[in-house]
Amino acid sequence: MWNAVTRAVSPSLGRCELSYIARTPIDVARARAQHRDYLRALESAGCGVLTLPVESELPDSVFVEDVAIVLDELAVLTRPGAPSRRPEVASVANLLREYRSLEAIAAPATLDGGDALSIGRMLYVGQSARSNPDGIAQLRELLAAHGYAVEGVVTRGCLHLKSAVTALSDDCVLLQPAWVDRERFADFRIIEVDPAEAHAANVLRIGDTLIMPASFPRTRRRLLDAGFEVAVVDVSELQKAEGAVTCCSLVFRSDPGA
Ligand code: CIR
Repeated sequence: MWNAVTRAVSPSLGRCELSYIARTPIDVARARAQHRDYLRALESAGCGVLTLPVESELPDSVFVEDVAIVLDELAVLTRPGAPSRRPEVASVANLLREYRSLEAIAAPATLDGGDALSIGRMLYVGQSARSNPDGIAQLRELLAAHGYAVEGVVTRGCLHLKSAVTALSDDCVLLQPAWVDRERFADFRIIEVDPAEAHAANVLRIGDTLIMPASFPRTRRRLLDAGFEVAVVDVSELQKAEGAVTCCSLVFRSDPGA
């Protein structure tokens, strides 16, 4: 029912882009092992996992989420805000064209997939350091024809919109109030991250399954108490590269017409 595009961890992960966290040494072998566990969690959630070849010279290439937005009707290739990440797009495009028709964000616009939060027919898109107003406008234009609305949302103090808020279901979001205005999500039931776990808002939703990092037990408790089932994966080495669980896959329906 689901496919997940992924890419193995690059040996150069230690040279990744960093914006809001300090650089600390990354154990690439451990990152690889954690990534393999993540792939197993995707399989357990019902995904057919598609794995792209490793890119030795592209440090952030494991974070495939940022280079495309995949919807039932089409996929939009992004133009990542960090120039070092733009060479990641072509290989993902070559795989995605087997599953979706492709559109693309064009220069000078920039857009990172991590800024695109899709809930139903609505896409909330972070106005972040990575995604500029032109990128959001181009996405709005491309998706209007397919019945999607696109709304920009200001973020502060975090890399992407999905660092600050993700969907737990079609009517409930998990949110970090320091990084995004609660009021923008007033139509949803809002669960806030535990104050001791600043980075906990990034949860991967695959149908009714939720996956989150093992390092946020207090926030996970909040989700369990609210009736959600949540699997955990240890992604501590990927977190040192400012990544988490949504960023390591592009999940899409394998049967979009069904
Ligand atoms: C970057 O700064 O682009 C990477 N080091 C981390 C990207 C994480 N992507 C995501 O959460 N969507």
